Amino acid sequence: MERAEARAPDGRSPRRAPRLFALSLFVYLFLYAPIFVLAAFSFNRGRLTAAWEGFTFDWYLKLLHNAHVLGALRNSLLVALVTTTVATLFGTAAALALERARLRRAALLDGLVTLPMVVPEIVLASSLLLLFAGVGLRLGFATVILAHVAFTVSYAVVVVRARLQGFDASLEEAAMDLGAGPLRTFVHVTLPLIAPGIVAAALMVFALSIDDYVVTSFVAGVGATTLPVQIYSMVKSGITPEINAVSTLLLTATSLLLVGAWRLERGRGRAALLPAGLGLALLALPFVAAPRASSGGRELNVYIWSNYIAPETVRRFEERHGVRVNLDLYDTNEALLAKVQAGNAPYDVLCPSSYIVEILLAQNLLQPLDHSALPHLANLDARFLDRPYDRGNRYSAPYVWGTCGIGYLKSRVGRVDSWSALWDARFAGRVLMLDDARETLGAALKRLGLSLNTRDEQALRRAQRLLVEQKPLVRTYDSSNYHDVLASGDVWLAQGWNGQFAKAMERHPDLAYVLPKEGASLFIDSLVVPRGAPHPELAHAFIDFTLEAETAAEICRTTGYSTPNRAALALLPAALRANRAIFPSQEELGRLELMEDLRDVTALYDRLWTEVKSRR
Ligand code: N2P
Repeated sequence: MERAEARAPDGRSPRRAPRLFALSLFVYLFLYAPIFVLAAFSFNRGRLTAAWEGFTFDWYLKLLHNAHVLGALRNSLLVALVTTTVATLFGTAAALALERARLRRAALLDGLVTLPMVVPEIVLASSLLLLFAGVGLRLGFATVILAHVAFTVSYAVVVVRARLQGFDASLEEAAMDLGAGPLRTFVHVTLPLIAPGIVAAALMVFALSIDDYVVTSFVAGVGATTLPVQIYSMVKSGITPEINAVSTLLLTATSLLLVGAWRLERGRGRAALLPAGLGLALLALPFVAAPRASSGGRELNVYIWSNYIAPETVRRFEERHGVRVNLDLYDTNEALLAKVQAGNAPYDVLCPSSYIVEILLAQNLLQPLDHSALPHLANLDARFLDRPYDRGNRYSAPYVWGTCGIGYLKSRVGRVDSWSALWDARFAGRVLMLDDARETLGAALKRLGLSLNTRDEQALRRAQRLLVEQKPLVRTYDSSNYHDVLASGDVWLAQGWNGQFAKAMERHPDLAYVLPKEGASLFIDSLVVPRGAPHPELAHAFIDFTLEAETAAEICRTTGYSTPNRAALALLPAALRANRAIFPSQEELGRLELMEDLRDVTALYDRLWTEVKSRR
């Protein structure tokens, strides 16, 4: 040690210094460049993230009016604060116990404390979900906080223990010798000495909690959406500078708090005041600025496909009923099914496709609809009522219908009329497929001239081989954003559901949509109320609201998906009614096939599809 120090001024280190300096500069640049870029682009006028179009504060102003982002930030802060308090308290107590008490099996206990730090997060997440479902705990704030405490407390123990290990026990003995009792000694000697460790632990827990995505996405119910979960769902419909703005704010606030804590640790209490105060003020912003719907506490939890309802439709319902609607989004029927089967997500309204209605019914997961509360059912076209999957519509009210075909860029690929275009080697790397077992295998089956409800294993394996063969051409599998990816020109052909293509076509005249000549899938998606829904009356009010002619027309106009509502048709602009991407011709309708529940064969579809995706 001494030798090393003595060597320092001998002329070797100054020569090395510039190189070392450059190296460290590079490392820091590597670490911080993404953050600088993010902060810079939060002031970018353009909506696209990649090109600079001039300076603006607009995204920050927009943020102040975005109830969803601010609400999520509020939730994140609440969760992080409670988690920090609880985990730091428990962690400190456990650290003291492990360090001080002469415990039997100390080594085992040591190991057990650190285990949650090394267990893969996804394992922790699913086991927590299972546990909560097992004990019948509703997903919400409580489950998020419990989960966060569970995975952060180990970190708190480790950090506080590190401080305790360098602790001079004679100080405590001296206090006791001078007559202080154990409590007094703890408060006046031990606590002040380990305080920096406790603060460090608290900061660590706070940081871990506030940025957790994986665990939270498993155990958060509706209404407990945290910022990372919200950002992820926004990313699905394109990153906006608003996200950059909220991240920059969060970053600035936490950095200020860190500077405060650092100064405090060095005994510069006064100098800590300004940064800590500013940091806290920034964090308080969402609590004062957040626009809240005057809901009087009444809420409705709707779990629906992404791109399936416009904010203005939701807002009208909120205003009319003085409630707050929590929207949670999914992109596959299977995701919906998994969430509902887990049994503890407090949803009031779901929007499954017809074949999923069959499954939910078979498993007794839906409650009957009270038709007397749904007077606007009368608006529906009889063609969509009384279908085999739900005779008499006792459980489901059709919401929208549509098709799955191919969207493409005319200037790039010319005219398309067959599924085989998605297998054309000329378009290698320019093809997008849905991330959906039934739809992808369905397209391959159609290409083979087979039914997309095929139950025959040999036929299904042939379809699987086609998808494997196609894989090198596929740029990405995506069920949420496919229309945007196509419109951006990143891909030239995309399998997808019609509505989103129809909307994109309004802005991009080069885009076209086709129902291939071999046939395609038809879907009817309905609103249903799951068993155990916390607000069944409001759920009925919502369903009936969507059945009103004006609302149904608005949904059709804003989403591009077709309406089963006869009364709404009259309210639609003529151009929209003539749009074949939205309302197919008789001849095209004749080529469509409705997906059915395949019972035990479903598992085979899922397995074959998983194999396709995991193939390299
Ligand atoms: C909306 C997806 C359409 C639903 N993003 C297909 N059933």
